Amino acid sequence: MHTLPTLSYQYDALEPHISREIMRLHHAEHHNAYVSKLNDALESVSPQLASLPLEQLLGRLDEVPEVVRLAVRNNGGGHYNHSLFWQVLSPQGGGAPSGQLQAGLEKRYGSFAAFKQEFTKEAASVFGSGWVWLQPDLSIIKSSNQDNPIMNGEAEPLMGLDVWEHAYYLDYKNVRPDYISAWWHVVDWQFIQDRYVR
Ligand code: MN3
Repeated sequence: MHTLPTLSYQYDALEPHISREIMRLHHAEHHNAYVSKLNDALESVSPQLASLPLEQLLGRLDEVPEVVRLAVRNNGGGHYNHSLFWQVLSPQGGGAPSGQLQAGLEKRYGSFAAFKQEFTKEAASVFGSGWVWLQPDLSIIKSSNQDNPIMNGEAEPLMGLDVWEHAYYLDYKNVRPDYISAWWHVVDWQFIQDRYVR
């Protein structure tokens, strides 16, 4: 049984960058629906699959019976992606990374500002619904729908940005770049650094 994770902050804690109403809908409705649909799909075919850790399940989608494979991909991806997304955010976020992550980003992109610009450009250019990811090798990957790098045999991402309209429409209407600019103010670099050096 997969379960909806509890947030380590209140729904209104990320205001004014992300509103209480978006956080509530996004967590209690959207994410919750991914979890229950994932459980329904897995329990209908296999208790073994239902007991696999999520990241293992998403790396072995070819072993999931075809009748539920798309449901597991979409809802399992939705569960994994949002579980990471909440942890990437913090009311004390913003600023810039330090230590090894700072050094790594500067080496690869020239500066933190240049990295931010590149990640922002990639996030703005996701067509339709999807995500943009920062990988442990500090590459940036885009994916559609609720797909993520694990499904393609890649490493678990350090961080991900949800660019589905449900993540920002109530606050920013159709202006995704405004949402992305605001999002940088609540990124928890300490959490991401800890994933980078672990
Ligand atoms: Mn979402």
